[in-house]
Amino acid sequence: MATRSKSSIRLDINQLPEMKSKPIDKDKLGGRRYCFGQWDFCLCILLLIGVATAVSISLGVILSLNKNNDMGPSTTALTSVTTTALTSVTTTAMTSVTTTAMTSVTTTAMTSITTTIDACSFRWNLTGITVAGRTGINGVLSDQLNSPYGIFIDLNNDLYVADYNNHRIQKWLNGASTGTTIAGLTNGTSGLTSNQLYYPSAIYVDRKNQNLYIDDSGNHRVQLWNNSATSGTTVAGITGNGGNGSNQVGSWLLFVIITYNVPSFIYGIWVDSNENIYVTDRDNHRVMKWTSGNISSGTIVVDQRNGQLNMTYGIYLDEVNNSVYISDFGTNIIMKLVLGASNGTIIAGISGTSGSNSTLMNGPSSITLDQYGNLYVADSQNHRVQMFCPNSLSGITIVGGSSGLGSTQLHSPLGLALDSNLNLYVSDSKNHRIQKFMKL
Ligand SMILES: *[C@@H]1O[C@H](CO)[C@@H](O)[C@H](O)[C@H]1NC(C)=O
Ligand SMILES: *[C@@H]1O[C@H](CO)[C@@H](O)[C@H](O)[C@H]1NC(C)=O
Ligand SMILES: *[C@@H]1O[C@H](CO)[C@@H](O)[C@H](O)[C@H]1NC(C)=O
Ligand SMILES: *[C@@H]1O[C@H](CO)[C@@H](O)[C@H](O)[C@H]1NC(C)=O
Ligand SMILES: *[C@@H]1O[C@H](CO)[C@@H](O)[C@H](O)[C@H]1NC(C)=O
Ligand SMILES: *[C@@H]1O[C@H](CO)[C@@H](O)[C@H](O)[C@H]1NC(C)=O
Ligand SMILES: *[C@@H]1O[C@H](CO)[C@@H](O)[C@H](O)[C@H]1NC(C)=O
Ligand SMILES: *[C@@H]1O[C@H](CO)[C@@H](O)[C@H](O)[C@H]1NC(C)=O
Ligand SMILES: CC(=O)N[C@H]1CO[C@H](CO)[C@@H](O)[C@@H]1O
Repeated sequence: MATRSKSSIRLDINQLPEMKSKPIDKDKLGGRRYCFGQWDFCLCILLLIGVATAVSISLGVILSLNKNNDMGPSTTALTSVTTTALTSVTTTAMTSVTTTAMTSVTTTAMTSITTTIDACSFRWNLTGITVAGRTGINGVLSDQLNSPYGIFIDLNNDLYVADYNNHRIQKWLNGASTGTTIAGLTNGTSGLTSNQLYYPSAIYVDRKNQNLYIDDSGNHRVQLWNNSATSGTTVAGITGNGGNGSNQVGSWLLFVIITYNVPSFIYGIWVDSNENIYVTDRDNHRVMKWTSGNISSGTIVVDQRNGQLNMTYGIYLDEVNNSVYISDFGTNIIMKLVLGASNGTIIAGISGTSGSNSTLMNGPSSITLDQYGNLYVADSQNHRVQMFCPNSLSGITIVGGSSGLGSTQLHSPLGLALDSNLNLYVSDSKNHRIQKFMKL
């Protein structure tokens, strides 16, 4: 036992002089040793030190507690701030969640109201903004055009122009002040090689690949220029050989050359989602369909049956409803035809009658439709754009109406297109510019 204590405490009592000099007889204490034996003395000291320490700590704690109690107001303030902050955060979060939920409900309700809005009441600012070309000045510079014909707006709202008398296709990025030649020669030279064009009249950019299809009218062919390609390939017609055969597009008609002072050509083009090509073969008074990849011959969609058509010009294909809309320049009508049917329905104009009242047109050229079924017609010789609401034979003049160079005027509009916001672009052909009319 003693051995264990010695080794565990490591204190040699014999080295403590006072304990040595004053030995205490353990027997005097009746066999019980408290603070008088050598070991017990030591433990007693330690116990006293422990008690003293405990008292000190207790005092310290009491003092410090007193100190804290002296800072009572601060503690209260902190607690109050924290509580307020938390309450405020919680409240904000809950308010925000509630607001979002309510907004989303409101939006849904408003959207469903919007779809029932009368699209027939759509109107456009009558003052046009020139977005390509210089008013009344033709030229071959990058900010100029020379008799623009067909136009196209792609999914990015970039503008493509068939720059007819410059024998090139210009692309104007949305908002740009100059255009870039993406097909044909930049310097406006015509030709029949694969990198040249000759009086390009209409264009279509397919949605899937952004490839460019061109009515290369003067060459009696349709050219495909792949996206960013430097030359094209012929996908319909025979270069330099127009005629009324099923393998041909366009022909030379002397009366058109004399009457309109232009060669006799093809004017409208549409490419469906399977890359089949539809061409309004104006001077053959017909619409042809060329199956994708098959250049050997096309099939007739509609022709000059019963004299109904004379100079087919614009085209719009409604794939969902399997129907095609065609403008006919010579008879002054718009026809709707279900694909495969032999007869179409006149949906605007009076066949064989030209005029400028609301039912009549004079030389309808390019056409388009919006998603609400409104039909838009570039009424070229009335220098205006007419809108026909679904099932209405009465047109509304939405822009133009008199011939001139002013910003509310047009001169022989031959192309039109709508962007994703239904802003209207018009190819103002004889003013050598493209006008943009903002939807109100
Ligand atoms: C139409 O456009 C012109 C020119 O940009 C502008 O001054 C005018 O305020 C517009 N009118 C409306 C009704 O938006
Ligand atoms: C137009 O550009 C083509 C190709 O760069 C060139 O061969 C031709 O000589 C140019 N024509 C004129 C009139 O500058
Ligand atoms: C043109 O593009 C189509 C589809 O994007 C592709 O199948 C064809 O090979 C391309 N032709 C050339 C000559 O690049
Ligand atoms: C096709 O053109 C030829 C002359 O090139 C003419 O004799 C023929 O009648 C025309 N066919 C039709 C259907 O117009
Ligand atoms: C090409 O199209 C024509 C007209 O539809 C058709 O008669 C001919 O069989 C087609 N050729 C091929 C190789 O598919
Ligand atoms: C087609 O229209 C032109 C120009 O208006 C006219 O001279 C010609 O006689 C018309 N042809 C037919 C067959 O109606
Ligand atoms: C197509 O129209 C013509 C002229 O209006 C008519 O004689 C003919 O019967 C019509 N054909 C059909 C299938 O409706
Ligand atoms: C427009 O003129 C034609 C031909 O005279 C007539 O049949 C039609 O009723 C007129 N339209 C309006 C709205 O006056
Ligand atoms: C213009 C037109 O006929 N539009 C119709 C096309 O098909 C859809 C779906 O059947 C109809 O809702 C449109 O009215």
